[in-house]
Amino acid sequence: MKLYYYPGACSLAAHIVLREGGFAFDLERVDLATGKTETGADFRAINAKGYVPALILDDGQLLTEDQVILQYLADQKPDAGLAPPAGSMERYRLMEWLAFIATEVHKGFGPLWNPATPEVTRQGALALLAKRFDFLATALAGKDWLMGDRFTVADAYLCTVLGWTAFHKIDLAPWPVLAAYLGRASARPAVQTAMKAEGLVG
Ligand SMILES: N[C@@H](CCC(=O)N[C@@H](CS)C(=O)NCC(=O)O)C(=O)O
Repeated sequence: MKLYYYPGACSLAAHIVLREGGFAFDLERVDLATGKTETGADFRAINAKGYVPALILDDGQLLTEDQVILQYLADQKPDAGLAPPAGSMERYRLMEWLAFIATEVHKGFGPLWNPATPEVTRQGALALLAKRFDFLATALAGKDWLMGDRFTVADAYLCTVLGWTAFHKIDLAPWPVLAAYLGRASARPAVQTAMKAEGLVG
């Protein structure tokens, strides 16, 4: 398999899961500004959507959309326990988390990435994210991970997007549960290795 990624972007979630699951894989960095990959390929010719993550499977197929890639990977290694079995109620709970992270948290950061975003829109995005953080902090109180005792693909996704708070200088002090969660996730060997490989930590 080959993962097309941009350092620290949402593709980091898939990268973490590749490492948590002990997969054999290659990485290829995409320059999202130029649309070229590190080997000089035209990324749009590989993924017409033009965004990461994009995963090339062993049979050559392209798989996109973080939520789907994460579940695909978890299902390839059921013994790793990165997702409950497909069809179980617990799996729907995991999917509920993945959808929440994708649409409410990941995309909630959207306006913050654009320097041209008007201040009023920026403040609105921050206020909405704060509500989502309130919800997450309540849900995670007394738990190590979103699904309980076991780290799942939803945690790989959540720790990736929560990590963006540092870049945007969003202080997590009002949400000590989230700060502790992020610390716990970041300390995992697979997360550390993925971050090092993307040049995010020394
Ligand atoms: N719907 C996609 C969105 C992925 C996405 O937002 N990727 C961002 C990085 S976090 C990106 O590559 N943006 C560049 C672009 O859209 O051109 C998913 O959930 O995987």
